[in-house]
Amino acid sequence: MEDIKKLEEFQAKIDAEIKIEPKDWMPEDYRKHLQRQISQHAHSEIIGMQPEGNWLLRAPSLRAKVVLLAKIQDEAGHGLYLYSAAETLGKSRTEYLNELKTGKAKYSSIFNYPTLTWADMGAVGWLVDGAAIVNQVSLQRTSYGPYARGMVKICKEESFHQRQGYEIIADMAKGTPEQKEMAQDALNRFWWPSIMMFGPHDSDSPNTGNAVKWKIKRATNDQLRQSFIDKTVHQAEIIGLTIPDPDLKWNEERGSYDFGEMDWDEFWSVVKGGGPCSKQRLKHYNDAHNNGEWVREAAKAYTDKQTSKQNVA
Ligand code: BYC
Repeated sequence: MEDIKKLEEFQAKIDAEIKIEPKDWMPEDYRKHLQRQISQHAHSEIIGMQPEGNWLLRAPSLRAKVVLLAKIQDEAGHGLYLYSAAETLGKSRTEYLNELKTGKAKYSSIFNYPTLTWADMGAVGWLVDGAAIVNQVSLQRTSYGPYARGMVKICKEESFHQRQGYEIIADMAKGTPEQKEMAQDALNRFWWPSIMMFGPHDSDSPNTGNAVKWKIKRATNDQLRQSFIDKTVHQAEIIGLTIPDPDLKWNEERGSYDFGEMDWDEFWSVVKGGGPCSKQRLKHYNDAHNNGEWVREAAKAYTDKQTSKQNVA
């Protein structure tokens, strides 16, 4: 009986747009849902550094390198805010990281694709960060306080990331014919994986029902995907590139673009670890973690020393 009353009070708070805070009572399913989503989001930021890190030493100018470096550092910061938010749900960072290391945890499908040319840095910033903003702006109003607050700073930085990418792709699109071809090729390869980032259609999304009821998601996968497509088509037109979808067509009645069907077999295969770079990404993460063992040991030895000094004093 107690729980039914608590559940009603909890839902009433959600309906009244009152944020849920770490020490508030929450249903176990709400807690688990958030542990899953926020940690997957954190893992995506961390693994997301790899496809961009691939181009750091080959950026075509000092300016391009500095800007790319700043962006990658931001992603690390986003991962840290998100792990901190996830930890407030009563599960330790070590547990979350173990799930990533062992391949048990998911992270965004998009980061399992290779970045083959410099134009891909443009496509990633423009499309991947562009998609991330659309999703994350809506998450600023998510019902869990620490997650919503973390999103505010993340969104500001994502906006810089999107512009960084658009600048690269726009410059290449107005460059030599070869550069324009590289820009178009990057768009061709990243378009479909980017719109699949929003997840399966609402009808195939098992988590959307609870997410909407609990206001974790403020818009569904299909609504966000549509909003991203409607924003992005015009940006492609401005720089003279073509979205690789023959079914893309303005629908006057809906005030939105109609678009073609995504390859869901490819999506699920990538989500299940069968993406072109899935094994490489996980191995690289594990290698970096293992190579950093000495830093963790040194930090612990330092802390132990400080603590024993304080105990003596
Ligand atoms: N990739 O019921 P659904 C960034 C999984 S960071 C992999 O619709 P949900 C950036 C889903 O987890 C981008 N898996 O799930 C960083 C679920 O499996 P489980 C990351 C996916 O949670 C660095 C199953 O499919 N953004 O942009 O309601 C540099 C069924 O799906 C994907 C976030 O994480 C996918 N794309 O909706 C640049 C934002 N899609 O867990 C950029 C926060 C679905 O039941 N997350 N799955 O085993 C969300 O908004 C939601 O979790 C999602 C999925 C929209 C992603």
